Amino acid sequence: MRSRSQLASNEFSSADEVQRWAIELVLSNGTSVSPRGQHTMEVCPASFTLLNPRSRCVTQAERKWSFALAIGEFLWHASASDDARVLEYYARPWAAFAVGGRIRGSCYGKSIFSTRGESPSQWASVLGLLTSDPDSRRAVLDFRVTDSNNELDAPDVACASTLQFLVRQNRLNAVAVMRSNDVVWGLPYDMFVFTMFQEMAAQKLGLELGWYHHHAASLHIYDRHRGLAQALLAAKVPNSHEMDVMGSLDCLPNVIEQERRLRQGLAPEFAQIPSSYWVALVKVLFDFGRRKLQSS
Ligand code: 5HM
Repeated sequence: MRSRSQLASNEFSSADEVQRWAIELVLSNGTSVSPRGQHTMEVCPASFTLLNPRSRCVTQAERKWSFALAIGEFLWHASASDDARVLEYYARPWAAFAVGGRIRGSCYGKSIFSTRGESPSQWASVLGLLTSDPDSRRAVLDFRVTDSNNELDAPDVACASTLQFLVRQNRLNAVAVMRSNDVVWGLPYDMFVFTMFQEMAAQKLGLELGWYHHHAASLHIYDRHRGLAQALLAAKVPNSHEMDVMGSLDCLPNVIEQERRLRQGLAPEFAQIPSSYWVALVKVLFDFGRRKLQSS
């Protein structure tokens, strides 16, 4: 049986349903604001719960959501990288957010998986805390811990602030808090990566996955995405796609290595990964690399 959050409203079963709700909400109730000179329609604040965090992929064909970009971004975070070239390989617009080839604000994996001096990583501390005190309310990953000192005029300032884990009824629930969230480009990829972090933590703690709750202080749609947003609303919501249970995290270092090989144009070493789950994700990247080569 699926766990319920204690919020009765805005609960969804899949990322496709979330996307539709968010578009409808902003297009029907949004007000007009233009931060940094770019006009958006905005609802502030907005929150929803995804009851099944494995239904994290937007499958609506019209959206052209890129599974490869989602996996590439996830592995970039999992490797604690801030190297912008890796993200640019999957999506060129990332180049505009880099300073000296580095992503200084939105390097969420670097914030939580890196050790700082003698201190353990936030990830290790939070999982250690939940192991010793499963009921804790202190298991908060802080994405604003970066080398950039959160300079407010930087091209990129972390949009996600925190991800909190709460163990309740033997399930691992998660609450993401974002200061700013773009419904079309940001939300589907943010939901993907944060629920992947949630599932990683659930596996490490030996718990079932619970719900994923997402709060955005500003949920918005840019004018340039309005046509696409309207087309998505007009289209049918597809049957949701649920990813398999995550394969063993022991494979992750090797999966990260295979991703690096693919970007360098080397053949993937599937035999090195003893997990059909991770092999399937590497295959998505392999196909992406081949298509990219053909189109260049
Ligand atoms: O002015 P501001 O820093 O909020 O602009 C960043 C834009 O990128 C916003 O539209 C924000 O919602 C979007 N964004 C997102 O939705 C950016 C990142 C990168 O951290 C993200 N999700 N993860």
